[in-house]
Amino acid sequence: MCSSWLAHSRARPGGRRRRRMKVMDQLRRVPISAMKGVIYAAVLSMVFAWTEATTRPRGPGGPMPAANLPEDCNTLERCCMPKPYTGTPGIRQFEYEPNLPIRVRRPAHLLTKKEIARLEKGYKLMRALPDTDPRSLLNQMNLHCLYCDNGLYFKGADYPLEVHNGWFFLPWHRMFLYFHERILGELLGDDTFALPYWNWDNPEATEPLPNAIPSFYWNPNSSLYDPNRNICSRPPFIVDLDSIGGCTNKTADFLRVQNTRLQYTQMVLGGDTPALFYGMPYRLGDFGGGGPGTFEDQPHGTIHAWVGDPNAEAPFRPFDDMGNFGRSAFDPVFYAHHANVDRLWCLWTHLRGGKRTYPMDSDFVTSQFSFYDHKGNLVKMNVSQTLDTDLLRYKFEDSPTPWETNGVAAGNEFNIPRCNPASKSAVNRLIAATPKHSSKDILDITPLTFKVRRPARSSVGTEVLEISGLQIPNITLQAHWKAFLFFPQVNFTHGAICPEFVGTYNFIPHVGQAKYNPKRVWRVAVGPKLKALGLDHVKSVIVTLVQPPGPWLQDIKFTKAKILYDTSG
Ligand SMILES: [Cu+2]
Repeated sequence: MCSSWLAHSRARPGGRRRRRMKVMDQLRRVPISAMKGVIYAAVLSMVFAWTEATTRPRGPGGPMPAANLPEDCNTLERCCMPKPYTGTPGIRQFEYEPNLPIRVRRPAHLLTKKEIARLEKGYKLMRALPDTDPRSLLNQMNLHCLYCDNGLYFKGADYPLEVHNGWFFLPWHRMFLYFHERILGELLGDDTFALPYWNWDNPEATEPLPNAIPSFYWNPNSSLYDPNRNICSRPPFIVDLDSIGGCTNKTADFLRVQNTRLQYTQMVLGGDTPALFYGMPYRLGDFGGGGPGTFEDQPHGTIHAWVGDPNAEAPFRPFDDMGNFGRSAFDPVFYAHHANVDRLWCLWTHLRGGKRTYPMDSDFVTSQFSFYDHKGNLVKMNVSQTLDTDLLRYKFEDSPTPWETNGVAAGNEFNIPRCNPASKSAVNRLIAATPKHSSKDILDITPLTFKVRRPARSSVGTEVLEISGLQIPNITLQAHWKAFLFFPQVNFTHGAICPEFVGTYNFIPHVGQAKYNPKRVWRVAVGPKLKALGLDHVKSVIVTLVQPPGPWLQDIKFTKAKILYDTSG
């Protein structure tokens, strides 16, 4: 499944010789099994640069080194790993285990009684491990927290490590799930054990509902239960992929259509290059959280907010557990959610259009992260070692993916009626009447509409809107907007169901990073959407940004809005 990404990557020769040599050198040190390793080396040697935002604070650069988890920890968030370390001395380099059976990750709603019992037993055993064991559920939560909330500082780096909001989001979570799954298998004495995936992208309306959290996660006597959840994330409610948390009055039928169209925008039209899908580059010492990929932002992030309890009371924070980076991995649903994220990453590499490969940059593929293996020993894994699930010995059972064609028959993806239909002359009048963006503009409760001129057409790359110099006044609060094309009269209740919807900005506060507030960048693909809207002929694009009402509202400013071609790959 994921392994065939090689056939889909269309890497071009060229790039920087120094980087290429560095990649080859790193690969020589990484044990990769037989022929596939040779193919990796050939493909990874075709390294080329991509455009990077310049407004973010930058560090010394280079790949992320493997952290010494018990030692390299700042206690501000109390997410440190147990000390003293009691495992085998040193950090071993991860190696594939070709003799393991293939683990099959199945849709959670279709698990058999026996499989549910096995899952419950695994988490019961994991919860029962002592706090001194890095494999306990509490320490699994802490490990996730450690990597994203002011836990790890590298020497010479001013900012804490952050595995979210950038290009490490997907591979880091694949590693995390890999070891989590192996730990559960070890506790169960069953190396065929596989995590289930919560099939939230599947809108089928038949019972059991794939896009509701399965009922066995709601039994208060089960090890799969978490009391800190949104009451509206309980069946029969189905997931709202366009949520800012809490309950909704959208009907199930509306949600099914909305979710499918949102998935289509985020996975198919809006994120068809590595930079758009994986997120912004992030090198040693950079300020983390420079820019998430389209899919990390929404639906991944919005599901976290939707499952978390908006009314969680002290000592918890609002949206605990799932809606808070520090506590989310304490809820067993986290792992089923991320198993689906992992599955959708695999599927993305097979979609049509764009350049659907991973970032071929040596700092990406040679970065390393440390974990505890199924025996509780420290192990470091390279990002390059996550790119083939066959080598990691797991796969996913198939499920329907109607979002691939926008929920309609293939070939009709662009035929969804517009929420704001307009004649050619009305579009021209709108362009003439709309001002360009000014750095004095403020996005507040009133939607902000501005015009951006398109550059000369390029035959390579994807046409992207970039908003830079972005300032969020209070980063201890969420910041959120939805963006629409050629729809100035839109309001926030017009969601992803409208074809004019082009993407979301979704900033989740990081307590540990609250003392830093650099200017940020947000990008979204607009070229494919303009084609879908039948507006590919226009010389300027009309963009409208809308914030949700309520406590999330902030006065957001940015210095520049421009359109460019993303040639990342
Ligand atoms: Cu995470």
